[in-house]
Amino acid sequence: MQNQNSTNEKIYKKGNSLPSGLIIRSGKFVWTALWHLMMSQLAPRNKSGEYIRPASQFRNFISTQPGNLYQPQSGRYRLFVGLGCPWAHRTLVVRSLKGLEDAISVTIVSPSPDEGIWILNQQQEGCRTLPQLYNLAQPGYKGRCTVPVLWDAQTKTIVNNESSEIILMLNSQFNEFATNPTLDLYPQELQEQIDRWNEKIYHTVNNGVYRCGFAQTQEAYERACNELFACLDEIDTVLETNRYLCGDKLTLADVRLFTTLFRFDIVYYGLFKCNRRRIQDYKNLGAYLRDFYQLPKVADTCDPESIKRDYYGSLFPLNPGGIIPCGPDLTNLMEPHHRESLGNKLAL
Ligand SMILES: N[C@@H](CCC(=O)N[C@@H](CS)C(=O)NCC(=O)O)C(=O)O
Repeated sequence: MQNQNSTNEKIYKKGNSLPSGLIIRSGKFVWTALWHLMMSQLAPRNKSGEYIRPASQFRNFISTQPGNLYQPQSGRYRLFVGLGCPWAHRTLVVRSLKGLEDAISVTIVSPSPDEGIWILNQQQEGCRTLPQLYNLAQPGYKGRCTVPVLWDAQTKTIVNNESSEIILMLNSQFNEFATNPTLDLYPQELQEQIDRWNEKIYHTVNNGVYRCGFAQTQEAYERACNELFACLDEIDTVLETNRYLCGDKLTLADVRLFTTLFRFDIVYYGLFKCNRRRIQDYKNLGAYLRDFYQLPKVADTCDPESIKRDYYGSLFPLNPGGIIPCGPDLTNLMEPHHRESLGNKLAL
């Protein structure tokens, strides 16, 4: 008994003593210097420490225009996507909503935390990694090797690696092969309104969460965080009377918002410090997220475990311990949303 007590006392004393001031100061110095170095490679910034996303490099279009190299065809194109990535997720959602599963194939990629690159789950075109695929498309390619990638198996090249453009093509150029060709997510009469939402939401929400998480000064973080929540508050007000962003028709603006909202409580709230409020605590945004999630086939495109693994496991400078949180509880996603009465002109 006495022995046990003295062991406990030793452990208590050991656990109670802080590291010396010298260790704290040098640890802080080394860690901060390394953090700045890694962040400058991971997240390019401007003078005020604000994250600047590099522009996508492959910007060709698939269309039936005579003379265009990339004609719509079934079985010719392939999407490369990471399940954690919100930009790639947009393309999976539109592929599912339009019913293009048979026409456009998918290869999943997973991050290699040590190499900082995407690895193909199955080899394609003799490539094991995404940088190899980019190099096949453009030998000597030096830019970022990002997902999504829209690949053309015929010319062995990347048609496009910009999600906002890929979803436009999936929406309008493959109707011949789609099981749901009448669904138009970018109808002429709403294009101006959709573009306005896209512009605002890209800067403050889609990229806004990254501007919070990758900010390298307090001011840059606060600016991004204020803009993010101001926009979410505005959207919440609009969704009081609108089923979707542009009224009673689901559009590409909703798809682009959805993939960020889906990740919000899971990773952005904690890892990116977007913690003023959770989406599920907003009266309308929470129900809107559930409404979208419960659309046919959408839940199959969502993989919360990959999202947590990719963000917490791969963004080393933000989570050096590599611990992946257990929560949050996502059972609420299948609860009733009660938004049916706001109308629905969805051709699903
Ligand atoms: N503008 C691109 C952004 C895509 C993007 O940043 N993808 C990330 C994953 S979420 C990526 O692949 N990053 C790898 C890298 O930057 O090296 C789009 O919307 O398609």
